Amino acid sequence: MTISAIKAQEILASGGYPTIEVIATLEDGTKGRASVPYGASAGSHEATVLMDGDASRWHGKGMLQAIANIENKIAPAVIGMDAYDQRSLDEKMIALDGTPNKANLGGNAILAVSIAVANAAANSKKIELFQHIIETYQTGVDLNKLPQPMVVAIEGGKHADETTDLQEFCFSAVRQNSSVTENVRMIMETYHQLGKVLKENKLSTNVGNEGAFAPSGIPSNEAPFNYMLEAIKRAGYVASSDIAFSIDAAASEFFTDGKYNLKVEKRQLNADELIAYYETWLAKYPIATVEDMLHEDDWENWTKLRVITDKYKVPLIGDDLTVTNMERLQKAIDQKAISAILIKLNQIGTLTETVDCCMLANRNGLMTTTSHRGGGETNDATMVDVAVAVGSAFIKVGPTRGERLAEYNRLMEIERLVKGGS
Ligand code: 2PG
Ligand code: MG
Repeated sequence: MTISAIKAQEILASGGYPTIEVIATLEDGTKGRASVPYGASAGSHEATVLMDGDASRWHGKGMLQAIANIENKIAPAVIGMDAYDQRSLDEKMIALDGTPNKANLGGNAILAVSIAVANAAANSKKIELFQHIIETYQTGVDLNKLPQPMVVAIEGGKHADETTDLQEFCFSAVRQNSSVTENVRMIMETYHQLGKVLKENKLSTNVGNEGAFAPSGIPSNEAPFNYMLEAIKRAGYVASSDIAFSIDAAASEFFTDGKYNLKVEKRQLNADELIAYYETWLAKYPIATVEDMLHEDDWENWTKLRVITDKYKVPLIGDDLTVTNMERLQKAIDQKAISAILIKLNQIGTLTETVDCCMLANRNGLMTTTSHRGGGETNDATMVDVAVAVGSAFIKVGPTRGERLAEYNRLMEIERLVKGGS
């Protein structure tokens, strides 16, 4: 089933700046559409998001150059290729780019084509995208176990102003063998209770980039745990057996001059002091996962932290550390720096490399969590199909705003499809 046309255009992403949308057409006339997100606290080892840099348009954040690369360089090279052979398509684009971080054509340009073609291929086979991914890569996933919601509840760091130094405090569904749809309800009910708890504590319930509460003036980085515990209780659920906390420090963002600078607490800590602080939380609160608790190149201290998180049996997730990149993942496995990995398609820039990275994690017993992006997200929910196809334990997505809800709604739709409902 050959690719017959590739069209690209600028569309708006959640931050109010452009991103790329691609429509791929196959020889039977079937179309597939995709749009790509980008991060606010992006890791420095991620694939390049190629922006125009022309200050007279979108403050330099236009994507016309990436679009020209799609139409003038990628399209001529991939038209006529077999859309069902996703691996060859992605390898062709990687070779055409020729750089390790897709700086030439743009990771955004390459990924948009990669997932538009995957969507077109699934449409032409008249199967769901997750089924197409399972078939294409033989992932061997057990569809009885779908990814569970990890819902950002309080956000700070680069995603909001004047709030916690840590970027995300999430509610994660940890009930065994439970329905995704029921767990989404459980967590959203709890989220609404959290709004009341924040108000009672004279904190604002305005939301940040990812649609989660972003209370400015919060007293410490630890305070969210207590508000969230209270919300779980009021919602009638049990902390630790129903809902546990997932935190993403995004620590590269508060690492300056060799120190971790906790502005909210007016303290600058070295890695050992920060790890000791984290350990008090691990001992005190029901924590399901922790992510990017240290700087993206602080390898040695990640290995130290992993000893502690193992002691508490809490998965330590690499995100900016590993950037969905098999080489960095392999290094992290070799150095025992992590015990789980966050997956974002646009960190690496093709569907094939994303799935390969997940399979490497699976083979090594590392849990995967597939994630939305903070900077510019779209209504494209491809990442949910990927999460299902590779057997991710969680999807991490914010609780409100259309581009986030598209992802939970797709997850619940997949649950109905898998259970034979609709
Ligand atoms: C993260 C993400 C998503 P961003 O760090 O995990 O929550 O943020 O997309 O801004 O990198
Ligand atoms: Mg992160």
